Order: sequence, then structure tokens, then C-alpha cells
Amino acid sequence: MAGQYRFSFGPWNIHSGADPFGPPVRPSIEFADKLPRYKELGFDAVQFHDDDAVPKLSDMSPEAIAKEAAAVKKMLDAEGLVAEFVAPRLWEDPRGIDGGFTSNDPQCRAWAIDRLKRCADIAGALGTRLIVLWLAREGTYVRESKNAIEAHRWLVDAINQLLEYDAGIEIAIEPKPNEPMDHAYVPTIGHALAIAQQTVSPDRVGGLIETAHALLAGLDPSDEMAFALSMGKLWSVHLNDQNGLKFDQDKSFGTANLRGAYNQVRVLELAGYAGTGRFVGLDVKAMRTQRAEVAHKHLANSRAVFLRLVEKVRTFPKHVEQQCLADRDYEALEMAVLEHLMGS
Ligand code: XUL
Ligand code: MN
Repeated sequence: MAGQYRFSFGPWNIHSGADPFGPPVRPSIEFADKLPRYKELGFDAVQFHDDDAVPKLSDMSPEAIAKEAAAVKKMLDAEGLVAEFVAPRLWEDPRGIDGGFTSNDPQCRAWAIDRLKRCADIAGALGTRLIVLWLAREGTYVRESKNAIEAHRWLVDAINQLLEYDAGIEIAIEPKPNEPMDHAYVPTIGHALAIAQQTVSPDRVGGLIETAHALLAGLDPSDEMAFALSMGKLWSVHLNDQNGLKFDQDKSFGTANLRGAYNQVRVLELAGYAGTGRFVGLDVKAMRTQRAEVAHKHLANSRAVFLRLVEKVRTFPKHVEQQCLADRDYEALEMAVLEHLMGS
């Protein structure tokens, strides 16, 4: 039985429009004021960075952090929402300037591991067991600046420390090949799942695939998803879109490559993803040109495109597919897919 898809996004996906070349263009919205938007837009879960939940965690004791996170959980309950995951935001702290886990400075590495533990505490208080690790600055601008072999061992060590600190949590690594770094140490899901196998608890380490990140690595997002799905290790997705090799655009889902989006939905359908209870996350950005009153449309539109594509996948004529495969006529198959998407 195909389950019902459930959707999530993070508070950072409703934002004031600042980019590296210009200041905010819309008023910033308080976290509490974003929450009612979730259900209005058709979403059931909130994705958190640790400091989305507890903004001043760097200056707080572990007890105070857990207490503040528990108060956020009450806000979620009041809106009928759940937390999907918590991700440590190491990249904005001065101690994370050269990556946390792979920094050459042992004090920075110790800080990063400690912050992971606080992140687990926050996840516990918010009622989720999923930690997402986007390894933002774990990589280099200059290859000679780190020993990459040692760096990979430090990464495994950090993940092990988190797994051992909290037996209840599971970790989804979100690969990305570049930005902010020139080269990141975990660019693809293959790297992420190889690391998972090196840890003390491989079955508690999986992946999250973001469309744009896979495209930046020159890979097909649906095949990246399939790789993780084949091992039962796709624990979330960040659907969006990306128009070629440039900065990470986080465009609305399906807007650059509708067929690529169709194939991502298709692979989730093939795997029965909806029935797993995992969320469909949309890591999409509003265009900077959007006025404040319409700066949430990217979320509703991405969800609507996803659901339309679910229908497209479910209504694709199976007999045509089977005939094309039997005839090994992939030109005919491709045309049938295009015709189906174009609605003829
Ligand atoms: C960065 C990115 C992050 C992660 C969460 O490119 O996608 O928002 O998804 O830390
Ligand atoms: Mn993401």
C-alpha cells in the first residue's frame, strides 16, 4: 500500500532574501510566526538546525539548552507539528572556520564534538531521533592545508562519539561536493555510506540526498537516491532544483528540470518511500525578488509539483513501459515519458 507523503521544511526556507551581494529585502520573521505557516502550506514537520531551536546555545549550559528545546517542543505540539531532524550548524561559529571535525586545531575539533552532543540533546527534547550532518566546512580551499586521510578518520571518530553518546539517535549524512569549500570531503552518497560502514554502528548512519547537491557533483539525483534506497538508507531528502553548475541555487522543485524531478519522484515511488514514514523535505529558497506577502510560494509550489508528479508516475501506462523494455526500444520509452509529462 502506498502511504501518504508527509512534507517538511526548515525555518531558513522562509527568509529575508539577503545574498552575498545584497542585504535583506524582506522583514525577517520570528520563528514563532513561521510555525502557523506550516499547516497552511500543507507541511507536517519542521527541520531544525540546533540554533534554530536554541539560538544562543553556545553561551548556555547543557541543562538550559535542553530546557529551551523542550519549550520549542511545546510550540510544535500547539501547532500539531513534529520535528523531523536537528542539524548542527557548525559553519557560522568562529571555531568552525576551518571545519569542526576536520580542523587542524584540536580545540576546534573538541568543540565540534561537544556541539554534536548538544545537538543530540536538542533532538531528544524535540522528540526526534534523526540528526542530519551537512559537513559544510569539512574540506579544503587548499589541498595542502589538511591531511585528508587523517581528516576522514577524524570524521568517523566524531560520528562514533555521537553514536556512543546517545544510543537512540540515527544520523543522516547530507553530501555536497563544494560551497562553501572548494572541495568537500563528503561529496556524494557513496562517500557518505562508505563512512557509515566504518562507524561503530553502521545501521544507525544513513543519508539525506539534496537534488542540487547531487547535480553540483555532476550526478543524477534519482540515481543517488536509488543507491541509498537500495540499502534502506535514504532517511530524508532535500528536494529542490539547480540550473547547471553554479552556486547552490535551491530553486523550487521541478523548475529547472521537470523530467529530472519526475525521476526523483519515480524512484521514491518505486521504493515505497511514503510508506516508510520518512518525510519529503523541501530545501527551497524564495527568489530575492519576491515581495514579503508572496515569499512562501516556493514551498507550496514545490509541494504541488511533487504531488502532481506522483500522479504522473502512478498513471504512466505500465503496458507501454513493458512493451518498450521487451522491444529494447528506449527511444519509444523516452517519447512515451515525454508525452505523458506533456499531457498528451
Ligand atoms: C546547505 C544545505 C543545508 C542543509 C542543512 O547547502 O542544504 O541547509 O540542508 O544543514
Ligand atoms: Mn539541504
